[in-house]
Amino acid sequence: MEWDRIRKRPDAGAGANLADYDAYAKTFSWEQARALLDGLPGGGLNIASEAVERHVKAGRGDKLALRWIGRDDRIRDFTYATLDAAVNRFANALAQRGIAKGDRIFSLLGRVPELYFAALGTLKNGSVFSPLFSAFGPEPIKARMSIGDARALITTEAFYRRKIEPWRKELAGLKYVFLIECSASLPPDTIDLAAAMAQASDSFETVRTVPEDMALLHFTSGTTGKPKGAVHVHEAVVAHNITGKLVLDLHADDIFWCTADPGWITGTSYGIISPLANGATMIVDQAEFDAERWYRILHDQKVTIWYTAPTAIRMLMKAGADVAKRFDLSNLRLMASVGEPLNPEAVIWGVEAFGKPFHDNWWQTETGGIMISNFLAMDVKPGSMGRPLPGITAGIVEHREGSEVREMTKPMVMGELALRPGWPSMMRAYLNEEARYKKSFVGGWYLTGDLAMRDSDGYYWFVGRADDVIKSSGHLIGPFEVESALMEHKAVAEAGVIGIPEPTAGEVVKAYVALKDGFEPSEALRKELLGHARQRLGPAVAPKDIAFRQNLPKTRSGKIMRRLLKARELGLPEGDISTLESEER
Ligand code: 6R9
Repeated sequence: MEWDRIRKRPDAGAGANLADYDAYAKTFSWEQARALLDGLPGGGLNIASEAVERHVKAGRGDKLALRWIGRDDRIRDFTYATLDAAVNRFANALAQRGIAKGDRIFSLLGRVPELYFAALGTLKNGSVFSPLFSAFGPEPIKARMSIGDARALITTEAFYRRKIEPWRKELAGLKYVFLIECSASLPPDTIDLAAAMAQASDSFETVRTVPEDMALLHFTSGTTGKPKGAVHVHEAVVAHNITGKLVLDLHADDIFWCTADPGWITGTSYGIISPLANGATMIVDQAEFDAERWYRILHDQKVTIWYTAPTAIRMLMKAGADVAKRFDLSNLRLMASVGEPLNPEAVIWGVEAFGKPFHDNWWQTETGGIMISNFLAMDVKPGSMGRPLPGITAGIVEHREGSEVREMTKPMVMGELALRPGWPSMMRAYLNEEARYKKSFVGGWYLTGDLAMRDSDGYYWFVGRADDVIKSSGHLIGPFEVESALMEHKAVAEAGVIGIPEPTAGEVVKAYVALKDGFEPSEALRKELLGHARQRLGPAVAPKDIAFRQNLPKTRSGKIMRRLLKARELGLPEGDISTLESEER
């Protein structure tokens, strides 16, 4: 097999939604993509209505929409009609309490059916849905719910008692807390969601939203400052729908499994909206990764399209191709990956284990949907993210603070990956952070913060992040958020947090800590700090390792030079250190 190119599969074009990339890209328009949806009377548009209700209205109510597999293998099936009924009950439970259009509803849930009712019911009610990752600790939760001005929260009693109740009073706007998995003695000021849904009607008239109404709030991390709330509007469903067709090749008879958690944007755009908008059947597994279990699900559920992430693929590789070969996975016709660089070896391993490559694709919380992809009907270049979605103009640009942006057209020149703004799922704002939002747009480009190259065939190659943001197991982690939590400990004077390369997770979080006078480095203190961070931030965000340093390298303006910490940790060249404050080493 050629290593630099896996030729388009002979069967790939037949019946594919995108059979000929170049021809399709020439004629594509977003208007055509919009016309694939039903809309609401008078130019309205609502994500939940497109995802569920429209299939019921069109007589497809009996089609299986969601198959939920519990941790204990229990299965719960929802047809489009029964899902719609549950979504309606949820929407009514909100509306009855005066929760209205524009109100922000947060979820802190594992992958349970209620998460899907909440997401879609919130949208149907015209409210804004903001999912939080259930492995977050109290601090990331509190930060996001205050920025987002949460009015209601859906969570479990256990999460509530541990992660919310201690600080709830500080969030005056948080009026309603709906609980699942709750005991007979509910905590004060909470509502039993099951009871609320049981007494609510299962019919609900979709609140009329227009394409530019705010629908989703997804938090993402920057290098400095608080997490940023990327605002997405109902029009995003145009992109969710069309990328599902063009990239994931979704057809109504597909059984689709997106392994991402809806607490991250992939799990919402592609773990809820896109497959449902396309009328497919989606699989949700409540359990965490387990190689045998995953193969069993692919086999038993006859999954046809599988969307997963490099960390998971690398874990499967560890288990070996032989495990995959024990299962008949002949229904699987497309495997896609997103979230972090997918090693060329992993793409090729796909061919060895499954008889087909993984199709890498690229996007971000800010872009709302897939922007660059190795399309099914296209040669796959292992290690490349692929080519831009029809309708998207990408470029490699050079951008220096305070100067013009220059597009670099020569092949294989490194620069910042940039996109021409204006697609439906583009973020419309960072909530209440106009300046930060504006900074992302320069010279008619949206700057992604990623460094990349483009080859002479128009394929994009990821090089790295232009900033200090960390990607661990596919999840973005802002170093500042971790540093802030460490600084809350009485022994910590300063903290610098970086990502250290690690074969499975891609990167793991490591912190460097300078202690206050009167504190001495010790193994006991290191453990205490690790525990402190884990308790506040949760296991997904907390550092895996902490090292003590007497001084952290800083710029003359006092910023910790994380890049330099990293170069030193990895024994790499220190680069430009002209702004470095002199330091005692
Ligand atoms: C969807 C999602 C976005 C950042 C992005 C980039 C990295 C995503 C990638 C990739 C290399 C790929 N990233 N896909 N890097 N190859 N195929 O992951 O959104 O959590 O906002 O992360 O992830 O650095 O800028 P988000």
